[in-house]
Amino acid sequence: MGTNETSSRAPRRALVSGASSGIGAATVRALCARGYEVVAIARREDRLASLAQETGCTTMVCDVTNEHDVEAVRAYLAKRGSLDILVANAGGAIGADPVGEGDPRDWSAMFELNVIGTQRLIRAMLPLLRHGALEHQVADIVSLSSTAAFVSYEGGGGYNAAKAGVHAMLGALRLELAGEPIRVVEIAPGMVHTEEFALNRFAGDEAKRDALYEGVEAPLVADDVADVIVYAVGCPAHVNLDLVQMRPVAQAAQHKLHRGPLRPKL
Ligand code: 8X3
Repeated sequence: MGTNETSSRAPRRALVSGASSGIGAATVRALCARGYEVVAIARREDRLASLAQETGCTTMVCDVTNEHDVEAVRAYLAKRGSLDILVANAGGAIGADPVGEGDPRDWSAMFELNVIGTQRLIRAMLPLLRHGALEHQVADIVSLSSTAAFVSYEGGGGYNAAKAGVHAMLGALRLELAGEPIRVVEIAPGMVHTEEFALNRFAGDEAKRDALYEGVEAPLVADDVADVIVYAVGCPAHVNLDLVQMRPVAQAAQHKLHRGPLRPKL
């Protein structure tokens, strides 16, 4: 039996972090459109307010690097029952400096956000997810890593290490949850053209952002990743997509990005 919105039971309830833009916001839209009940969390209240107006999701301001914020979300959810799906999406790259020159504060911030923020969410929500699994057969922890977790590249050291940390953590978690009906799904996207990812990486430098995507035919967009997340949580309860690596066709590998039109070699 499927676990998604087609179930005759009450809609499954999802918590999505990093919901104010990009993949997080797209995931909130996609889940709401398919009848899931969604609580969207992020730091920026104004963006959450527009998302709520557009989709009907519930929102809470939450910085996943702040223990009190995460505890407030847990308490809010606990008062209203269980949780079925956690989409731990908050993350990103800060800086693009070589290892020998990078600012350790940027590295700490990346680890706090990507690794520890994800662990903090999982730790807080796991008891609620266990109740969700009891109610709806299965619960889901979906976490966003990156193809950067698997292949290093110049200037990516801090981000490579942080996302590799997310991947390693999810592997341990999947083993620890063996025997429970809780899926641990890692989505590892390659190049996704979002409003903010590259801007954060390049400290707001729009020229560098534009150069990154220059000439790339159809990079992934946030909706592509959201579609995969929706697919993963809608799979039959016994099916776990452990790891989904996804890239635009133009990006054969981290260092093999084709700029220009894609054409068959005839
Ligand atoms: C981002 C993917 O290709 O910029 O998660 O490293 S990439």
